[in-house]
Amino acid sequence: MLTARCCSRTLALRLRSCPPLRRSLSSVTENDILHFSKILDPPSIISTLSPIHSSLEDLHPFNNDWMRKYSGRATTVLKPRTTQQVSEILKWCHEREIPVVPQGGNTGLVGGSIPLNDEVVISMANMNNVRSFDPVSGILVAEAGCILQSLTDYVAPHNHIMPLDLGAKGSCQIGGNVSTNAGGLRLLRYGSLHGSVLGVEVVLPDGTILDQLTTLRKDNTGYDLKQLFIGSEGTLGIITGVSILTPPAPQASNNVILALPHFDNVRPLYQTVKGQLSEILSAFEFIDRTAYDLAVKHGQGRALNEEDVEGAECFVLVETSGGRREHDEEKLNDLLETLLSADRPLINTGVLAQNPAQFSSLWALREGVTEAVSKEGKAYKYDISVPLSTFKEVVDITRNHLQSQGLLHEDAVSHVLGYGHVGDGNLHLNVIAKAYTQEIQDALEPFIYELVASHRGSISAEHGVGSMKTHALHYSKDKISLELMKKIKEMFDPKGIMNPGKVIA
Ligand code: FAD
Ligand code: 2HG
Ligand code: ZN
Repeated sequence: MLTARCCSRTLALRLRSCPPLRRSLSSVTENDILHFSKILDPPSIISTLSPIHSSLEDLHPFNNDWMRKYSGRATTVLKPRTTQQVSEILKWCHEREIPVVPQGGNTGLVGGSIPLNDEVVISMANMNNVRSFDPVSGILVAEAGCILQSLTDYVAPHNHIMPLDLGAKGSCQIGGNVSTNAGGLRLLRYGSLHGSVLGVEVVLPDGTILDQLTTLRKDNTGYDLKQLFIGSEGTLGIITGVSILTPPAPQASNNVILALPHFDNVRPLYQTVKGQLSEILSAFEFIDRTAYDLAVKHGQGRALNEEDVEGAECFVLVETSGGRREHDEEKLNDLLETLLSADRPLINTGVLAQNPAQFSSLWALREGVTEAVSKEGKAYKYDISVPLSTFKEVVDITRNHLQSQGLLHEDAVSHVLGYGHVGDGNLHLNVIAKAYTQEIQDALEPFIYELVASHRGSISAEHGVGSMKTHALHYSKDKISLELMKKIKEMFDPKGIMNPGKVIA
């Protein structure tokens, strides 16, 4: 890599909001399993009930989340292969008032895909076919269970890319991405899924199939119903198909990691980088020093040279994607020169990737933070929108608050760190503890939500509400908005069978 230098006790179950009181919803019985056996082939039903008799171990991956923070008690997992099967399952569950939890790759970070009680899990893993791809328009129509990475691989030979990219790409599904309105590392360039999703096919709670799988770029015929399902976290229906606009692959991409002596330099740096790179800027990602050190400690990407990181308070990863390599490299080199030759440089060093392996390694330092955090301990995660100028302050205030509560020591909280998507104003505030405990939970909430509200921010910039934040929605939504959300939920799902206790308690 090219370095440019300038002179200068565990209470996991109690941690989520209290499970809602269920309005006389039913549990699955052996009779239901017999009915599901008429819809699905035997391998598509996992159940501890007769006549299937799966083991609890078989259910474990569906009842536990990626962070081991949330756990459910589902006895039955159904894995439909077709939209018609999803429809027949939901029709039955609706009649019998059996609650269901749609599950994609189960990489969500807010407990949305895990049952709160013994709801039936409907896993979308078997609906993993691409239905069509038009290499001219770039419009891809895929079943909801397609894994994001496999779609990236599918469109790559046609010189297209998916409009989103995230660290969980090897496991998360496009249906889960749309249901969470996932953001990720390309939002700065390609915008949110509210823009790139052209249509959805959804099975409503009573089994009705809503076919909005249009491939039209423009359609102004009244209410845009698909938008309701983007980010609704499986509370209004099950997405079975997605039509999405994939952009042409950039001809050239490059990246550089910039080491900054002070956090205060991030804002002016962003302004300079935007101004100089303009149309080729495709990512501007932030990691603080703690995040960097953890990424390195846990083998995410290759550590930068000691002298490159010395004195750095934080790091910014800048990616360029454009049409011509020489042109982009020239712009990136000019940028580095400007930054390093300034009277009061905003950066200490810039480490520029020289080849694809180094490009991936620099990205791993940023993308791998979540993985590194999970290796270090139990993570409390807050994905918030706050003004960029307050990113460091929010992390520091949280750390000081935990210290004042006597919780900042190796048997309680070991690290408080910040990283995220500068271009989107999205800070990932992570608190790493030895174990999930009620004491830490009570110290963090509502403290953090009040802090976010004081900045008129959002308590969820990209991961969603799930079961984690249902009780805190009012920090980001006013009463009228909440009332309208409840009415929408009741209209789609009057019996409340669809992912109960998520988003709206
Ligand atoms: P799941 O976790 O299975 O489900 C998430 C929610 O969607 C649940 O409420 C579930 O009920 C619902 N759901 C799933 N499929 C369907 C469906 N077909 N129909 C209806 N509802 C459905 N998120 C970001 O936004 N940006 C990131 O950069 C990012 N990086 C991550 C990195 C790592 C390492 C990890 C572990 C997670 C990351 N996430 C990120 C969070 C997570 O990956 C995303 O929320 C992702 O979109 C979830 O997809 P999934 O298929 O795993 O959904
Ligand atoms: C990211 O941007 C993801 O890396 C995950 O959204 C953030 O783990 C987290 O808190
Ligand atoms: Zn993120």
